[in-house]
Amino acid sequence: MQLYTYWRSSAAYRVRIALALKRLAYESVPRHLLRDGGEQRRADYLELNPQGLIPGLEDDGFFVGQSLAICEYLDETCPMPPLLPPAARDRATVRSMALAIACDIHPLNNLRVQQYLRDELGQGEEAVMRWTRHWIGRGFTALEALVARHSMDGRHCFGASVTLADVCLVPQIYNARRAQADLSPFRRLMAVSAHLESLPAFAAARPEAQPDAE
Ligand SMILES: N[C@@H](CCC(=O)N[C@@H](CS)C(=O)NCC(=O)O)C(=O)O
Repeated sequence: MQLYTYWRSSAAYRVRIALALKRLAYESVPRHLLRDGGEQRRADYLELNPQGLIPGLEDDGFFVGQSLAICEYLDETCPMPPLLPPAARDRATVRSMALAIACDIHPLNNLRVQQYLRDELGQGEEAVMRWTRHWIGRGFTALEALVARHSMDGRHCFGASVTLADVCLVPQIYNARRAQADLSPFRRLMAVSAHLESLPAFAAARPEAQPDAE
């Protein structure tokens, strides 16, 4: 398998965690998001992924984009350890937490959105950072309440084992730290993240451990 990745991409970070949890070997194919206008927008990559976004996974001639679709593909083709719990209602809850990050926080802070704010709407660095921190704060406030409701041990977003929600949380915390967001109101999220970051699979997937890290 080949993973199109960028060390700082938090969406790719999710997939790297899932691959590491499942102990799946893969080749990293880095696409630098800033070099030459963004290697994710090069014609050869657009042919694979017309969205021009990282990550993308290639598995024996099959290509799929979108980190959560990739994680669920890996979960279905390599079920152990599972990223989703067995009961339908629990699966729905875990997905709702993962999507709260992947659909409602991350896209608002994505590179192309920040570039549009700067380049097209003329916003300065401080305004872009305010925007980023605002949406992280709104999203994490809701997530903190969801974790209070659904974590059984204070070390996982849901129940007492790693799920897709955890796979999304740690990379979003990484983004929040990069944006210097105030994380002090999110005691539960920080406790969950501290535990997860101590696990070998999460450590192997972290940006600084990637071959293309700068
Ligand atoms: N919903 C997508 C988001 C992918 C995404 O936005 N990736 C970012 C990196 S984290 C990217 O490729 N940005 C490039 C750009 O904005 O041009 C997913 O979960 O895979």
